[in-house]
Amino acid sequence: MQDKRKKFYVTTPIYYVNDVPHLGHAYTTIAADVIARYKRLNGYEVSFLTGSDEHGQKVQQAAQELKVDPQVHVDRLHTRFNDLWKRLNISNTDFIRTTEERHKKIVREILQDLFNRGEIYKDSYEGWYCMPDERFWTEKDLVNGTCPECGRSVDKIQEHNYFFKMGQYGEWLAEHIRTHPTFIQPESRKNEVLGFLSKPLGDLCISRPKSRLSWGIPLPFNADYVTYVWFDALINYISALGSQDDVRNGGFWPADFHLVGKDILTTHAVYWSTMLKAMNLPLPSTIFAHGWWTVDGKKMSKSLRNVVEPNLLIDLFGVDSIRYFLLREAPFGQDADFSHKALIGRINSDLANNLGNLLNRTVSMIKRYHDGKIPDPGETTDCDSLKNEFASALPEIRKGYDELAYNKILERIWKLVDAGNKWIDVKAPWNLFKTEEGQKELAPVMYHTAESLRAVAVLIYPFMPHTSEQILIQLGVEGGPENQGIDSISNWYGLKPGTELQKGERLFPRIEEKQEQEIQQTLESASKDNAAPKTAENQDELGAPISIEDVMKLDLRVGKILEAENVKKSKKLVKLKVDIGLEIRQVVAGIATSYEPEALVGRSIILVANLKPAKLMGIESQGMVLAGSADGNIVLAGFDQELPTGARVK
Ligand code: ME8
Repeated sequence: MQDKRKKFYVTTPIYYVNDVPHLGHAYTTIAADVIARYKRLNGYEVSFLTGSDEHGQKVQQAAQELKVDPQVHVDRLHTRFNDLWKRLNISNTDFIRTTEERHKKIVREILQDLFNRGEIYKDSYEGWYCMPDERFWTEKDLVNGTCPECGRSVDKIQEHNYFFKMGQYGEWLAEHIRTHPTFIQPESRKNEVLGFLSKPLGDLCISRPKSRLSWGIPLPFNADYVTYVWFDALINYISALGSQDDVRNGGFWPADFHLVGKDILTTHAVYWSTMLKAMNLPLPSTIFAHGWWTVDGKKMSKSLRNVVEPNLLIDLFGVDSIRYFLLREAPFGQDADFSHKALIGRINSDLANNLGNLLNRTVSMIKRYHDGKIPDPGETTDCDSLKNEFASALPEIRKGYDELAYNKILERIWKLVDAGNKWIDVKAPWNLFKTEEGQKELAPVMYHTAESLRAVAVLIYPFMPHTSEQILIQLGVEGGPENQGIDSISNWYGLKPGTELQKGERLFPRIEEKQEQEIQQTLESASKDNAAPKTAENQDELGAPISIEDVMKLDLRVGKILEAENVKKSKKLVKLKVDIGLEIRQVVAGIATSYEPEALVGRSIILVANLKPAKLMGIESQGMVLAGSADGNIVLAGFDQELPTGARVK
């Protein structure tokens, strides 16, 4: 890292605009946000870039299916990422879209320049092409005649294309990696890239004929071709900074950290590095490939109905709990497994018990013993043990940030939380309060207690910005965490005696067992909801084909609603009594946002009658009501003529 220039540049991958943002995307972006905020605490000017990858086959196909222009399609979709970043409190300074003119202009300039300098050439090509992955493979790459990456079928293609002379840089790149030990991190991933480079590196096909794919940036030197989506996308890291001259002479390039998932390390470490070399630009300081989140041991996928939706997690647990959990649970470079149980466990132990305890005890005792004002520390040296705990943690925390060892940093900070709590236990202010002699020590003890809470608030700021701000507000500190700065930890004495404590939010209440059950039910019903392609946003992703036998398994019946009432504490759910001819069913339906209970009684509906019963918010539901939705409005499926109750629907 280049500390001298006091500028810092961190990036996330630009995410495929077609995907619905999930926990994995949130993970990389939160991790980038943490380092960005940490650098700001250290007084750096930070450029923090994220964005969306908007060209290519998948977008073209999805737009075709929806019969809309691809630009209209991506304009609609990209906001899902931006909206989530706002909710997750991401402090990105820019969001780049590859369909923006500022990006396309730089891509064209770079292509033309590389072409003029002989770094790009035209050749005929014969090979195997995986359409969904948009990648060429040679015969020997294929696994049982299918794509080695995704296992799907490949097409034999012969065509003229443009190639970037990547192969000539293979040895140079391996040498660069060997001589710059922190360039590819973690170490195990570095070795993977070196292994990849130990075989001869081929040239990279960087064009697609327009006849096959038109949704891309046309090559400036031959408009019959568009740019390969990866060659286009990788350039975002410099197109966002302005013209190439600005990149050469400006302040932010080279990037300090490109954060990527392990899935896209090769494209970054090999394609991007060699592209930069050909452009005569310096390489980023570090490309860090983090691990993969699975859910209950399985890959997240729509078909498994286990995609973890960050918006729902935020609603249920609050944003800072999620930010904390994701970076605390596993080392950043390693794979991790998500479960709500583990998340709740961390919230209860680390946040409610430890941090929440320090905060609540400190605030309530200052209110009780010092009239709600920060007391005077006096001249005592008694606080050295506590103060030194914090000062000595700082170098370890700094090192943790250099290595992006987020879980170690948090572990270290939580030792300080423990030290604060222990200080209170040992000093026992409640006893000091009882005697005249004790009273003399009470003010300094409480000052240093509050000061340790202030220091903790500053230290957790990168991970839990909202909590950090809230704690500082409660302590009467003005100007927010960045104003305090990281050095205030070792300088101590950051609180001004006499400052009045302020009222604040209740942070991290414990999640009790009963609540946990309710949360579990909400999650189960949400995962059922997520499985059906029902919102306007995911209509572009058609479900996998099923057979007629599968369809015939459904027992759909005409039902009549006899009773309807809203489910307490739920905005979405209505409890119904439905007559389906043979019997009366109790059904819980997620339609409360669009229907008043009174308007439902007497209506005919279509019910999935052979669905296994499930509990939603503790109430058994014996079937599922069919409905469609668009833009958040839910409309019950029905008929244009009355049918008898219990009639089958096919
Ligand atoms: O690859 N666990 O975009 P993408 C952890 N557009 N991280 C995960 C994850 C998981 N289960 N799933 C996804 C692309 N990610 C290209 C990038 S960059 C010039 C172009 C995160 O939408 C992780 O950061 O498929 C991974 O690298 C990224 O999402 C892939 O996002």
